Amino acid sequence: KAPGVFAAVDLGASSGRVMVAEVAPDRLDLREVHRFANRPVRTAGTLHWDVLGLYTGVLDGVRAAGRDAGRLDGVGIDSWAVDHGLLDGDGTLLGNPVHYRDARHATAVPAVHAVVPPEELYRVTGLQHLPFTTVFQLAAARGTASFGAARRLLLVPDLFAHWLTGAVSAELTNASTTGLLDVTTHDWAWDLIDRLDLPRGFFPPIRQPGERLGELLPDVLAETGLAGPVPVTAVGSHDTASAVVGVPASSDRFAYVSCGTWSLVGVELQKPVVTEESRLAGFTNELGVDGTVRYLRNVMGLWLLQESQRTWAAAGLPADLSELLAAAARVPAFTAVVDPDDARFLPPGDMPGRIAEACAETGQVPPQNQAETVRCILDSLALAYRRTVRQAAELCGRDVEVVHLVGGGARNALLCQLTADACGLPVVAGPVEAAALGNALVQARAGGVVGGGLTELRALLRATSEVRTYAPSPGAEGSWAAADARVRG
Ligand code: LFR
Repeated sequence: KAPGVFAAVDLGASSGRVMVAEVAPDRLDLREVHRFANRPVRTAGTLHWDVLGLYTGVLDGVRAAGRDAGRLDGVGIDSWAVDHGLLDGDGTLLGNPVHYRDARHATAVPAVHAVVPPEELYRVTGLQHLPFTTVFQLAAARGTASFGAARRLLLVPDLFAHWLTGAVSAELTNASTTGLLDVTTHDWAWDLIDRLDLPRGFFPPIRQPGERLGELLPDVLAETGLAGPVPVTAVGSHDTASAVVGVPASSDRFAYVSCGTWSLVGVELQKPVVTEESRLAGFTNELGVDGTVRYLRNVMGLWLLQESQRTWAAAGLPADLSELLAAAARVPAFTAVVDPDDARFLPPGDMPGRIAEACAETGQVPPQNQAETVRCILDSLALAYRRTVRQAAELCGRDVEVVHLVGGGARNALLCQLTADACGLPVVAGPVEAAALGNALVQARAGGVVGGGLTELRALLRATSEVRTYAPSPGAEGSWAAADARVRG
């Protein structure tokens, strides 16, 4: 039987990629056919996504995928979560979606909590508190002209699926990041929506990963040179949900670090954990593919490094990643460590400066050069992974025997080894393109090319992807425990 050919569109905070996946029961080939930068734009003080530029990248990528493969059996889209476009009654997008790193969102947190206390928000939605969750974004947008004119809300992947097919929908895994979805019923949390005085009409019907959303519209076929029909399938449209599908685990005793701009660190569960203890520890229950729960915490991730590189490049300093990592590997461990989740690191801007400031405040000698700054970031991330993996295991009563590190960070050998040492567990690094693979596998299953549950999909991944295992260095525990005590103060 001929393999299925699928285009996986994976949009990250710093770049978008379109991959072609050829999938058969014993075969999974992935190749990148298009990559484009995702550069946020600040206008009049507000940080936006250049959503039409991104959509152009999606169209270019779908065209390239069709050319590369000769035909397409489907298209699936995943992206970062939370952010959305508002559409008016004619279906016209009301302005560029606001970036989750915009400072405006956090201003609305007290107003939301005054109506629904944080304890109750957690019980209903299961989400960790992040100041940029959609529920706060909407409260911050209230009173603006575009909010007044809005009739629909579409999350970023749903917005692109809408432009590609005309479908109006909210894919479940991404809807679960809005703070407005009930983690138990998997429906919109209508009671919260009413109490927060949000128009019910904003929220489209929920679609499950694997559901067919529609087919590429005639103008899209013309634009991309494809012959129809080409179905568009809902995948785990939250990139982290697709990345967790793309974890090549062989049992359920694994933790994952989905490591890109963010590091999403946690475990996969069948049921949410919404205890007060879990809320206070900052754990989230986002929904995954096949009814799973992604029980995890957001760790600030490679953003700390990416934003440092951007700061250095702007100042004319060397910012090449492999050179910085090689230099960091030569710096002694734990020159200084910070808590990567410190809220001061969230917005764009001078990252090395903020890291130095945090070190000084905790009585440490701040990093003295670029290499020490990079080392501080990597040590601090590995420490945060250690804390989070252990806490997740404890809070949900799951034994963890291995840490799967997927996403771009899997290329970073130093970070992978530090993670193994910090966690005291083997780290299986790769695949780098876990999100695109998870995206393609869900499409392939919906198209009848492969069968089974996550276990079977992961078996195919294990048979076909390249991974590298890092064993924890013997005798490392003491120094990591000491560093952990230092960062906690
Ligand atoms: C990762 C991610 C995280 C989400 C953050 C903001 O790309 O999707 O899961 O918390 O971006 O949307």
